[in-house]
Amino acid sequence: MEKSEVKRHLIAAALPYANGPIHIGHLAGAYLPADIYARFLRMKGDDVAFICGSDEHGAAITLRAKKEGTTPQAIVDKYHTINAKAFADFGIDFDIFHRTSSKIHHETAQEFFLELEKKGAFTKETREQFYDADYNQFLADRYVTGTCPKCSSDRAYGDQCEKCGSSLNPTDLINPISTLSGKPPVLRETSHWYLPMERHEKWLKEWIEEGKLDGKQHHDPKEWRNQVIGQCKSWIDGGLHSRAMTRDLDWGVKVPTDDGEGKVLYVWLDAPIGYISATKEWAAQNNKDWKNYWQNEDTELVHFIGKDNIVFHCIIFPILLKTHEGYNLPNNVPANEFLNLEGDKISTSRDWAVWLHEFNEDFPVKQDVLRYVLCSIAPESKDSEFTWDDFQARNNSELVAIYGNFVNRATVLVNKYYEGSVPKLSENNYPEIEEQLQKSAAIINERLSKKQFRDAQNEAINIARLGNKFLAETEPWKLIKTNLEEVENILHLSLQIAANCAIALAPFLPTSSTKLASMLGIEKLNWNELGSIEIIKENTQLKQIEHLFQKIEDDVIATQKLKLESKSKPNSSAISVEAFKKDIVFDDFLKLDLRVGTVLSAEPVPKSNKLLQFKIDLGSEQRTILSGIAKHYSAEEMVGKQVQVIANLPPRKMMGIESQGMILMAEDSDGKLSLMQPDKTMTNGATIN
Ligand code: B3M
Ligand code: ZN
Repeated sequence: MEKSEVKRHLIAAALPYANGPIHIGHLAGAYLPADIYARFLRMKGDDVAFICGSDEHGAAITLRAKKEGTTPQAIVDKYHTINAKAFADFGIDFDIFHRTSSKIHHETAQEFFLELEKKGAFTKETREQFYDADYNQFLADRYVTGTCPKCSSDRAYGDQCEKCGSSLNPTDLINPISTLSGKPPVLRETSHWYLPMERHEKWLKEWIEEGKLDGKQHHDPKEWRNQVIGQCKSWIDGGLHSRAMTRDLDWGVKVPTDDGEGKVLYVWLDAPIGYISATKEWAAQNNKDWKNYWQNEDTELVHFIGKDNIVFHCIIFPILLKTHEGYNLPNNVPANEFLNLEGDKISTSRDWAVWLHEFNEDFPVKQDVLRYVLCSIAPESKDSEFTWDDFQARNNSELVAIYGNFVNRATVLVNKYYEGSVPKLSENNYPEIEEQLQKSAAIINERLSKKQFRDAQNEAINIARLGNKFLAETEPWKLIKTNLEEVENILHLSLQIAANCAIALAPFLPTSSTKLASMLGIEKLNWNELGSIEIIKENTQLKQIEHLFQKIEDDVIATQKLKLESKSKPNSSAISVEAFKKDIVFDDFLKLDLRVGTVLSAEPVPKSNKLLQFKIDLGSEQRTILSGIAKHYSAEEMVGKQVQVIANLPPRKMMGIESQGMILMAEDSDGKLSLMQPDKTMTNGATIN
């Protein structure tokens, strides 16, 4: 196989279902970090294939078609077009945005399946599955909803609970309901190809925990995110089971065997193969050999995904790749946690989302701002939150006030004093500038290589901070009266700092970097010049100066907030609030002993879909407290949170367990619950007055 001088990378971003538009949660989770990484590597001169496409199969599509009263084909055509355009408008620079409905994909997936079948990867089994007798249809995956056995959410799907992220089988659900007829399904026998994942536990464990594959070091597990390894470990330690890889559906990749009539491949079998078929298509169009990107061990394979896709990319797809033989396994899967929006989970069904195609329409020139904000708050190690106020603040006080302002000051002064011609550096009296630039360059390179995009971007903005500080300290506008030569030196260096900004920020903010490069008369930004003070040559003529960023006014933000609220609650004209209770005397209030405590552990209460049981640290003692919040919070997410507790209520027994206090919650008329948390971390046992 071809040995290459330059490092080769296959960067795959999760294939979004073509059943709806893309929102900021998808962007922050997978596409923006993938794009930043791809741009960085391309600028460095590496060989990159950045692959994505629409996932056009599975119940996600057919159910959407049913909801919109149309065909699955019409649905995928519609959303593939919308999403391809939205990504392109937003500057997500895929080498290809392919489709799993394409012929080359169907062929690739079928060949892959047959090879797996030949290698004995599957067992064929007849088992009972849910069936909707009214519709004469087996109910795969999302065709069944019910209560999650893990977190008690009553909106879990047959394949996955979106609340707690657990991966499920339809028969795991409590009180299952068919989404077709709305009735409880019946059980009926059907035969399918199963992947006996338990056969793979041993090598998977070694691969995940130690990064070893077939006895050789495959990757450094320290470079994988903790939560990714943690999720995989808990899967493996919980015991892997066999999983059906085919479905009784008529939409999807047909099972290519004589006994496969009426069956299609499970969408999570065909979709990851979509990365391979997309690479084949791209390679064919670009005169490349796709095998170099998938079957050459020198190629780095990285999957950018959200945390709900970890098991498919770190366990199931690797099993398929390894069993098939000849394919690379992922070198890293930097999955992100979730992005919340204005205090709540992003929800497609409630329209609680900022949709990319709408953002592009509302803010035709602000793609870089959204990229900047989403990268600043990237949920790399824990869930994070987007708010419109924060979007405005980061634009106004960082992009405008730091980056834009510095570039503007430097270029305006050069225009004013030298008619836009880059002055010369006759003597460098500020060696610390180059040192600092070199340092930043090293940090940015390291962070980007380690896929720590948030920190990398922050360091890139530090270069603009350095520029502002340099101008503020040297005050060329004062020196111009006394020391002309020194002003030339200062402004020369300032422009070099600006050029460094353009390079360092190019992977993150491509549009403004291109604009800045053109203002500075730089034809092509060269990543390898990052850290240098010789990027712009003296006497270069600056081009027309423009502001890189514009201030965002309050009314623009207010409009977006209103849009969000009104879309998610289309019929609520008045806010409904529970009536106030009768007045009490102040002493009644003083009788309550309210305390701050920290949740040490949390677990669901067996047989209850409402209650969680907590161990709470109240400083001088630990209490067992039960709370009816299981439908709103998972046990896992509660651990470590500080809460407000009523500490002097009489103990109360629920489901046979004694609760020694009560956790305070807010509840609105929609039944939404929220914990009342202190705004700062407080000592456990602190009183609340
Ligand atoms: N379409 C799930 C999702 O959009 C799925 C990803 C496929 S990646 C091969 O979250
Ligand atoms: Zn759940």
